[in-house]
Amino acid sequence: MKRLFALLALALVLLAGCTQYSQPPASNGTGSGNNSTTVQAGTQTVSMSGFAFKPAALTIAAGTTVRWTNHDPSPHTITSDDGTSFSSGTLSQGAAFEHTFGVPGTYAYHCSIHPGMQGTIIVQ
Ligand SMILES: [Cu+2]
Repeated sequence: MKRLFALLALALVLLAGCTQYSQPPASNGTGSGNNSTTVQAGTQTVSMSGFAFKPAALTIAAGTTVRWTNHDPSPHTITSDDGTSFSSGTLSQGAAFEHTFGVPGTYAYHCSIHPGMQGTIIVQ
């Protein structure tokens, strides 16, 4: 039992030594206007609400996953304008779709049910 306690104490010391947090990178401040968001990596979200993609333009680093969630009572789709890059199928309220963008480029997309709903993902 004494040995177990010693191991626990050692584990706590090791954990305490790992609590040094690295600072997140500062924003480079090169935002390109309203309704546009620039982010670095990981998973980013776009919401569909009020028959619009928010944000309509999203700039991400290559390798980032974008997750769209439909908050409208009406169904929507996320369909790439080129017809091949990505297509969510019909998303009912509360449903989500994810796509990982590995290749830099500009990806325009729309809702196939409501063509006026348009968005762009810019992959750097
Ligand atoms: Cu729609």
